[in-house]
Amino acid sequence: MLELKKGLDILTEIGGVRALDQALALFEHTCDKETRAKLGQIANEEALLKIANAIVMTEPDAVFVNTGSDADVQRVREMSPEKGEERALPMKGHTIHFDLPQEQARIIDRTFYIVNEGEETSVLALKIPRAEAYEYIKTHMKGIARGKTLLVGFFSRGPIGAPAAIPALEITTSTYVMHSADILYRHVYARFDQEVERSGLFFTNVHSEGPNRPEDLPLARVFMDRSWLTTFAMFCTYAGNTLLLKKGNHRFAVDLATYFQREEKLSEHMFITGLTGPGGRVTYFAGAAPSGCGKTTTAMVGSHFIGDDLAQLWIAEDGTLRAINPECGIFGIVQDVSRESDPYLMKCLREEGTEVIWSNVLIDEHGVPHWEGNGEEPPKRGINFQGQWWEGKTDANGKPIPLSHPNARCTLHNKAIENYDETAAEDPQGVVIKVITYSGRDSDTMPPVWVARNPDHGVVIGASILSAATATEVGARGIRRQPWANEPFIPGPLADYMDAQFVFFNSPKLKHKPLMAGLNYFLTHGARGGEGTALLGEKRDVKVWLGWLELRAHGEVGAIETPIGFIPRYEDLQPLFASIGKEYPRELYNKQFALYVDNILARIALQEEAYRKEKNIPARLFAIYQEQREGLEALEAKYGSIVSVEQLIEASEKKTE
Ligand code: SPV
Ligand code: MN
Repeated sequence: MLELKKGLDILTEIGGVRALDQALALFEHTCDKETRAKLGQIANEEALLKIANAIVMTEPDAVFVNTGSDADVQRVREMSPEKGEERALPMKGHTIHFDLPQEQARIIDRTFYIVNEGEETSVLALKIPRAEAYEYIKTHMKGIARGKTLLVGFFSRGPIGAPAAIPALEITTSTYVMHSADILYRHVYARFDQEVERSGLFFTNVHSEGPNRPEDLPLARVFMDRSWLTTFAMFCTYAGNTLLLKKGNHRFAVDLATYFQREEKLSEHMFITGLTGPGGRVTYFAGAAPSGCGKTTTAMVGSHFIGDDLAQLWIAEDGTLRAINPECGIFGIVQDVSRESDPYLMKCLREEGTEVIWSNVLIDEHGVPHWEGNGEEPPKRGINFQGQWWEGKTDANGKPIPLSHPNARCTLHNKAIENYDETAAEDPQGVVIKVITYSGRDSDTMPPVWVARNPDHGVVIGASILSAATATEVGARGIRRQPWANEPFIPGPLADYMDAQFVFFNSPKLKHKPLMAGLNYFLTHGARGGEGTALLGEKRDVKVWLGWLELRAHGEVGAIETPIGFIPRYEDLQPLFASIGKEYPRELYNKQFALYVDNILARIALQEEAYRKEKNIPARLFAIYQEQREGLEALEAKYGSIVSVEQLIEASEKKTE
């Protein structure tokens, strides 16, 4: 069980500032008058002490407080090109930032949870004892900001005042990190004290890129102190490692939900988006997908986009499931973003009027960004994450260097995106979630969409996500289990998190249960009796799967019951395909929705085996797997290992007779 404020508070221990008068005296000689005046507006003593200790530890030449005022935000924008962390591009408001070639993604091999003795963490995460972390931080962060300005921002992870919003401090020497925070998060400087009072806590993030040289990268670390809700990051710049308001604080939010807000809240790696259904009604979805598996694209399919990465969920007084986006912008992968697949995003990226920080794309000789899979004519040369680039350039091993890194990204405010539902996104009451989706990258097993028959089965869909490794983690390879697509961000044992999921979705307080569904866009022809690895579906089909779920959530379409859950009937899908201008041959439907029982059974066996190795996994998970296995085996005994939709219908009719 996690305990807060346990063990030595590393930041305070290194800084040594323990009283307010000490902090104020320190501000007196380390901050100019304007900065002191800004800090003077903050009454929360704990926050002032954190800032003071960060100053003592990092020893900056100057301190800049970013209040979120137009002038402060503008100053941060200007500092970045001055310092060289970003370069202005010809398109107004666009800049490019490059991370070091070896740091193009989250450095999972150097990311650690700081733990107290006897504390358990996820078996898949790295941990470091508190005393060792203390030594490391003291050795490497002491004086790390010399010659630099330390930037301090006060942010809210969510619309201010929302029950699930949490305030956070971002303290960094990186102008790129602060500029990104300005775009991705809401400032809460003016209401920081009240918000800490309301939420009962705040997160603290301290980062410095140091000299930002490749030779320092082995020393780079991301440390997350679960007990003191404080992150430390050093010698790195990639936002997933440094802008710890994002995944660092998401991890803390997962802990809080799991250990202190059971049956009240969840903190998920999910998009939030609304889809317009019949009569103009808007139905909101929250959907989990592992990094690099099309989460942003799915979110953008909605008519009322809210967020593409994170969701804070809670059960409201009226028994509905609510969600807010802790962020207000996207840090999205650009690979394969094209006019055809992502028209709204493309407009922001290719037409003037949006502030965009590009990272790790190719910049051509005209200062125009390019990336793989954008559907445009690629340039022959330019500058990318590896330096000068030309068509056919290879690395030291003779491997072609891609035009842009697969994890190259764009950072922009959601306001710029045409389908952004700003009113709903900023509502502290959140949006009512009627559908939860779970998706991975699965080429041969699960159908494009299926709906859990009850909350337990829904939780098991989340527990069973699987995906191929993506470019979002340095060095990741192979097929990975991706429970809830949140696994990399679950600090404690998976069993605790799973238990919290069962409790939450079965809670009698959750009077309006959401539909819980699996999605899979990655079935290939080869896996369904054809040839090759080409996909059976297209990106634009996502609208159909979501559209069907929308109707199902309102009880307006029937479905075929199978051991894994409910699947759509052909006659309900066909008009949805027609509405996106596509024919939907019955033959394709038959391929997509026939159950390949052996594959599913093998999948269940794989998941079970892995979960049996972990301690304290709720028995309910195994009971659901068992129930599904029995159903599948009965089908197989009767129809063989490939069960057609017709046979599924026959079997389900038999059952109800
Ligand atoms: C992800 O990889 O899931 C992201 C980007 O959303 S990062 O900030 O690196 O986590
Ligand atoms: Mn993510």
